[in-house]
Amino acid sequence: MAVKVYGAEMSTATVRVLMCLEEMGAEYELVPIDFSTGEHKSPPHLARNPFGQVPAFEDGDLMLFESRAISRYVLRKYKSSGPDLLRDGNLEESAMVDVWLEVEAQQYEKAISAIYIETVIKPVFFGGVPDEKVVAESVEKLGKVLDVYEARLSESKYLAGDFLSFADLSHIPYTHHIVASPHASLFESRPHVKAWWESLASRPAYKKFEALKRFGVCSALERCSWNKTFTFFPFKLECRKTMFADGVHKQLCLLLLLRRHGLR
Ligand code: GS8
Repeated sequence: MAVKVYGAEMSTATVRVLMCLEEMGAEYELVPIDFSTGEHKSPPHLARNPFGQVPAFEDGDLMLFESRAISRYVLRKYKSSGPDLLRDGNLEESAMVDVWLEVEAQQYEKAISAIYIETVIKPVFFGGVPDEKVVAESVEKLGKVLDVYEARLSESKYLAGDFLSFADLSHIPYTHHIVASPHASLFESRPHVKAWWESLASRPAYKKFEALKRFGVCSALERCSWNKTFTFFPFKLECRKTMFADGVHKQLCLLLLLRRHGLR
């Protein structure tokens, strides 16, 4: 029986899990959670994820939440059918994977998600003006993080060593969006970071995902122009029809994302 991922393709945390399933060639079912009806806060979903968030994961009787924990489970479960991305059999290498996964979660995501929300989500979807102070602070913060990455990646091909690991893959969901944005220079100006991203973006799992336009927000953004702004309220339905023809729930998911970041 195929495992189930409850989530949404516009959710970076859901995409993290889906990328791992794709890497391992696993059979899975993505069960869409409808934010527009509050399904993520409904008793059945709270039973899957007590924080009322996506993703949640089901494998028979086993229910999991938290995208990085789910991903590790997936990588262990399908170990024999894909690359060894956790290095469980090697104490030192697996420790390095843990180190860089923590860096991704604690340093990288904090800086990059704020840039994404301010410069992409807010103006494109809400007709808002980015808070330049937050952008400048976050760009500086991400730049400093990427300086550490540049130094690290001048010593080894990937973050945890000369082997691809989950620590690298875990960067894909947010980086995918920012390398296609006006802040791409943060990556392009650092040759080792640039080469590292190019290597990740050339993975068949990523290419398949990208070709199928499965990065939800990105596929919505492709239908917008960078300079065009949209008023989200009170035209919810129009936005849904024009921008989210392939998934109404994505709009509400964005709203919640903004709330989480204190923007609305
Ligand atoms: C974060 C999940 C999360 O923020 C993880 O799984 O890695 N640490 C968790 N999910 C968002 C969607 S964006 O990926 C979500 O479900 N937000 C709705 C809410 O917070 O109510």
